[in-house]
Order: sequence, then C-alpha cells, then structure tokens
Amino acid sequence: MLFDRVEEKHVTRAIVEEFSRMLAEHAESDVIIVGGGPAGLSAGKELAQRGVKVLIVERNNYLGGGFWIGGYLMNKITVRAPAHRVLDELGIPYTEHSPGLFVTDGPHACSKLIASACDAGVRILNMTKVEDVVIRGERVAGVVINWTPVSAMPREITCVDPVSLQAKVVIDATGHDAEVVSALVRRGLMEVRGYSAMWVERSEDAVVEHTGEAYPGLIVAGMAVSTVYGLPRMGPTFGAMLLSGKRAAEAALRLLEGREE
Ligand code: 48F
Repeated sequence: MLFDRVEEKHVTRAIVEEFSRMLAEHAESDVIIVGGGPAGLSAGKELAQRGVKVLIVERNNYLGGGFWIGGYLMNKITVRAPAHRVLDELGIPYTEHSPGLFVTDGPHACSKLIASACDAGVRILNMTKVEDVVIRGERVAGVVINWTPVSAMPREITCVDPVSLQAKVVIDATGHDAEVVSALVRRGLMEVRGYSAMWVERSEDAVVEHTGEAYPGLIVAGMAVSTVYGLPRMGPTFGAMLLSGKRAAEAALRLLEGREE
C-alpha cells in the first residue's frame, strides 16, 4: 500500500484534538483580529512576525475578503505607490500600468498574503462569526463568537449559545460593515458616521491616517475606518488596506507595551 495504515478513528481524533488544542490556547490572545481581508491579514502578519500571539476570526470559510477580485468581478488588483513596496515584500509580481499605478493578479496576490500571515504564525478561526464584544470596565477585552452556520439557520432551531475569547487588544478589520464597532454603537458607547462618497485620491491617505484606537482596546483597520470616520469610500484600490493593516499592527504593539508597563 502507498499510504501508512491509519483508521477512521485516528483521523477523527487528529481533527478534534488539534482543533480543541488550538481553540483552548486562544481562549486568550494578545490580539484578536476580526476579519481576514487584506487589512486584517496585513495586520496579523506584522504582529505575528514580532512574536505577538494573534488570532484572526473570519466568518467565511475562505480568507482574503475583497482581495481576490479587484472590482466589478474582474480579478486584477490595483495598488498606488508607495504601497507597491508591500507587494515587493510579499514577493507578488506586478506591472506599472501608468505612473504610480500598479496592477497585480488577485488570486496570486491574495494567496501570497494569506500564506505570509500563516507563515508568520497567525492562527485562524474560520467559519466563525463575531457577534458581540466582551467589555471589562471601559475597555474592549475580547469577542463573542459563534459558528457562522448558526446565524444562517432558522430562528426556531438556533438556541445555540455563543462562547467568548479574551484579548488584550481587538482589531476590527471587518470591512465596510465595521461589525465590532457596531456592537458598541448598539449600546450607545460609540457613534459612527458611515462612509462617504467615492473619491479615490483622498480616500487612501485618509484611511491610513485614521487607522488606530477608536475605543479603548479596539483598533479599526481597513474599510472599517471609513465607516467609523465618514471618510470617502475606497473604490477598487488596495494599497491603503495593506498600509492600514501595518499601521493597526503598530498601534496594537503600542497598546500591548502600555499594558505591560
Ligand atoms: O471586506 P474586506 O476585504 O475588508 P478590508 O480588509 O478590505 C476592503 C477591501 O476588500 C475593499 C475596498 C478597498 O479596496 O473597498 O472592500 O477592510 O474583508 C473583511 C473580512 O471580514 C469578514 C468578512 O467575511 C471579510 O473576509 N467579516 C465581516 N464581518 C465579520 C467578519 C464578523 N462579524 N465576524 C468575522 N468575520
């Protein structure tokens, strides 16, 4: 026989034990990133590379968010200078379509970004939806999660209580919906402006500049930043998502340092 002899029970035990171990280890993380799109993956990679214990929670089965498709169901990703340097870091090939405007293939770029986050040591909890926050005093201290399929089931058969994960810092990288922020808005703890009309020349700088702590313990990154601060929507350019992720990682490191003093 080509393969080693392994029975069904061994396969089942391998899955259950390894998943349980991972989940138990991440009942508390340094940083939980909600959303595995370009901003969340970029933040996760930067943090894990610096030895931070980081978990990405993603409601879909697949990671990458909007980074697979550039715009209008066409899989070419555009990036404006200087963010093409991030493509260099990730080893993603691109062409300069016009001065300062670079184009790359969505599937190639996205798979490389995902791999870079995994290689750096990010742990991933996919098919898991963040539905609420944990609050300690005046500070976000974790997230409330449930299996994504639970929210897709009819109400009468979904009496499935969620569980919670604790973290020193949470990053909302859920895109336009800013779902972690929304949990605070529902309680009157935060107000958001909702993103404004498209203006590509302004939007990217504005998103990167506004990336940071939006509520104690909660950092916003990527398109969630536009939603919180009423910034112009992005359009199909992705450099700001990658740079916002990096900036969110820097902000998280500062918060972690502050908490350890
Ligand atoms: O939407 P998404 O790609 O957000 P991003 O990283 O990048 C935005 C761009 O893709 C694009 C753009 C800029 O060019 O306009 O839209 O800011 O990725 C967000 C991820 O978060 C997941 C969602 O499935 C996606 O993969 N997500 C959203 N809500 C939840 C969530 C939730 N409640 N729990 C877990 N994951």
